[in-house]
Amino acid sequence: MNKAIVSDEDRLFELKLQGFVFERILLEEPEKCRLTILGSFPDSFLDPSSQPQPDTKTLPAILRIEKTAVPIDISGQIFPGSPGGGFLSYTKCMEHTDIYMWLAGWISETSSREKQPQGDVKINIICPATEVHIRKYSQQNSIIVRETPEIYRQIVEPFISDSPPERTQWVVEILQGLKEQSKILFSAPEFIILPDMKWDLHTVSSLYLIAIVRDESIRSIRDLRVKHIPLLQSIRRTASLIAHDRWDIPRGGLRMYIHYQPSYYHFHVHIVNANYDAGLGMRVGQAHLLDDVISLLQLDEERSGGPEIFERRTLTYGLGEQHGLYAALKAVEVERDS
Ligand code: M7G
Repeated sequence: MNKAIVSDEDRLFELKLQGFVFERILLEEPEKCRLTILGSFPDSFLDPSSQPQPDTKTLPAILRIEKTAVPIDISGQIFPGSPGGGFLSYTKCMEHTDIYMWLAGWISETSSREKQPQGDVKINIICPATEVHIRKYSQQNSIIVRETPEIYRQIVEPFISDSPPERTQWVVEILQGLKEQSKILFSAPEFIILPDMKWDLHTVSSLYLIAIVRDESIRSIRDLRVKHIPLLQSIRRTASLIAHDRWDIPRGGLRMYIHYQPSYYHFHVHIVNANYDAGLGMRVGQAHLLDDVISLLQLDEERSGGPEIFERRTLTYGLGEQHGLYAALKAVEVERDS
């Protein structure tokens, strides 16, 4: 192990990781070489200066570990109790927002930090993880639900309005200039573009950016109106320019989409290398191409008066049984069939 190149800061994160106590595997995705595990950290995890006390409290934590470039079987290498001490030789914190932190990790002595700056694995940490996070990352079955405008008004809209503001604290911190500022690629009064935390910042074939709109009144695709067409077109144009200028990605080289249901009800657009298979987040129903959304709004442009397209549309999507909307929407589906 080449300890000589480990800085104090990196050592700190190595130590922090060693404090992790494994509880159980939430999700195993061998085809993606990704593993999501649940455990806990001592509460000193959040405060680097404090020493762990014997009666220290623990905080629930989720670790999502995935390979970056090298083909490795991570599930075979992780052993309970010491994801930091066991299979990683060193780690480096790439960024952290309120409860989210992501690190690059190097496994072996043969791969060096200079040769592979993105690490052998990428580790996303959520600490303290809420019940919503634990449920989101748990293995689960899904059903397909048809959300009519009426169901939206009666069930989904109240659910969105009730979702606690802490859920999108990370967005507020970025928009207020408190976090991830050195990574911002574009900033305008309407929106910003920066790397998504899923991206390792190096591998262009898996390029993953996110455009976050500043207007917090747009919570999801349901709130989009004809007046937002210029905003969406501007995101599309700017993302293409950035990807071309910075990474030489040609015209047509990006897949841009919006999730419904999203995890975070503050409007954002996913911007991903067109050749990258971003897994379940691209599944039909949940991912709506930005181009299709713009086109639908444009078709609506000529109508005068009355509710707009996303107020009139039925949206059909898969919903996991751990989702907060599952029980209510499943009951509606059962009723509809009977
Ligand atoms: P989503 O469609 O609401 O949910 O997308 P999903 O996570 O189920 O796809 C939110 C997007 O924001 C995801 O692609 C996340 O990886 C990304 N993201 C989440 N957080 C907490 C952060 C963060 O703190 N920083 C950055 N840069 N991206 C984040």
